[in-house]
Order: sequence, then C-alpha cells, then structure tokens
Amino acid sequence: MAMLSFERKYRVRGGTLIGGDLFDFWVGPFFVGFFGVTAAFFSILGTALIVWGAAIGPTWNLWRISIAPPDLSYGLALAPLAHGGLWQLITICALGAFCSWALRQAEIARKLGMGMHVPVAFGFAILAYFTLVVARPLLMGAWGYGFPYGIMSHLDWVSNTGYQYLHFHYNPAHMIAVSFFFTNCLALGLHASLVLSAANPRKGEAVKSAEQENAYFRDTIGYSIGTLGIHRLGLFLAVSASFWSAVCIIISGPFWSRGWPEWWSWWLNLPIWAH
Ligand code: UQ2
Repeated sequence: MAMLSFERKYRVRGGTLIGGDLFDFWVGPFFVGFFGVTAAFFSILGTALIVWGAAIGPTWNLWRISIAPPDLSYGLALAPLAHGGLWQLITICALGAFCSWALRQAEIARKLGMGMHVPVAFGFAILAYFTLVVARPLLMGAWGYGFPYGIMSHLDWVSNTGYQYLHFHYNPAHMIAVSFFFTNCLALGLHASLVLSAANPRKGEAVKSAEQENAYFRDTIGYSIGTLGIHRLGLFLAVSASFWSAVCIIISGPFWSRGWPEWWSWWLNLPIWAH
C-alpha cells in the first residue's frame, strides 16, 4: 500500500486512551495526543529545572554539572530547591515524561491496531530508572540514596555504590543482568549480520530470502530459531537485561547490606559439607 493511501486510512480519530478527540491530531509527521502534550510539558519543565540547577551550581563545565539528591538527613521529606528539591522535581518530571512517552506509544499502537510490545518493552527501561531513584530510596528511607544527575557525578555514584558492597560483580542478580546484556549483544550481532549478508549478495545477484537465512544457521549449528523467533528472543533478552538490572540494585541495601562476595557463603553452609 502506498504511504499516502495508508496514511489516509489510518490517520483518523479514535483509539486514544484519554481525552477523546482532544489533541487527537498530527503536527507534520508527529502524532500529538494528550500524552504528547504531557510528554512535552514534563520534558521542557524538567530540562528548565536542570538548567536552573546548573545556574545555581559551581560550574558550567558540561562534564561537571551535577544536580544532587537531598542529603540523607532529609530522609523522605521534601527538600529546599537548592538542597535536593530540584532533584526531586526533576525526578518527577523525568518519570512524567517517560510514562507519557509509553502511553503515547500505546495510543499510536492502538490507532494502528498493533500489539502493545513497544510500550511494554519501554516500560522495563522505565522500571530500571524507577527502582534507582524511587523504589530503592523509599526502601532505604531517604531520597539521598538516588543517583545525582550529572555526567561525571553519576559515574562516581555507580563506583561508590558498587564499592559499598565490596565487589558488586559478586551480586548474583548483577551477574544475570550482565549475562543478558552480553547475550543480547550476541543475538543482535548475529541477527544484524545475517540480515545484512542476505541483503547484500554478489554483484548482479538477487537479494537472498529467509530460506537462505534459515539454511545458513542450520548448516553452521544445526538449528535456526526463525525470522519471527529471533525477534521474540531479542525482546526477551533486552527486557530481561533491564529487569535483572532493577533486581540487582533493589536487593543491594534493602535486602543485603554486607559485601556481595560474602553472600556466597550459603554455598559453604550447604548441609552436604557438614561433618
Ligand atoms: C536465525 C534466524 C534469524 C536470525 C538469527 C538466527 C532465520 C533472520 C540470528 C540464528 C539465531 C539463533 C540460532 C539463536 C541464538 C541464540 C542465542 C541465545 C544468541 O535462526 O532465522 O532470522 O536473525
């Protein structure tokens, strides 16, 4: 179907989750929608608050600008703007913008009669951020456990938080998350190179099809997961990486406060070693 007739058929009202026809229109190529408006609102306000935080801070060096969460002594209270209050408002704006974006994805999927895979997948990325700046600070009893919004400062936070648990790579959920990130990288490397190799045959030859793609992997490893299957696998690996990242940080502090290497003492305490 030509794009023009496709658009004439699908660029119609309906399928919105909230507000009926309000904002149910396009601006140029972009669908607006209620959540397009809220996404713009939260991202513009959040960015303005970041610039404010930079302006009252000690530097304009892009690498060094940092908006820190409140001191731990504020607990779960609201803090003065210059002492973590900006961080709290920016966090609300970020979550408002991310959730607006997910709901805008859902509205567009509904309009097109598609599944909810994109907003659900994006939801796992939101979850990973939410656990870092809301769920874990709530469980630990202070917003000060959130990470600072700055390029170098958030790296320092990751390093310091890791060393607080002696050696974060011994965190079992971190191990699982890293394994999913690496496997995701392997799967996308396999998939992208396979598709490009089929799309780029010898000079003068026709582009190759899924038959060749299947045969390539049957010849090399005796198994092909299939053209739909590789995308199911990819979504599973990507979503699992985000999920286990969220688990690995939520258990650090609220459920395990000693060094992660020590957690493995359950192994030596198994009854099979008893004597
Ligand atoms: C495949 C297939 C594709 C692919 C890829 C495979 C025709 C275009 C990459 C091969 C993938 C396999 C065998 C799974 C590997 C498993 C892990 C955990 C990385 O068969 O079908 O479609 O892109």
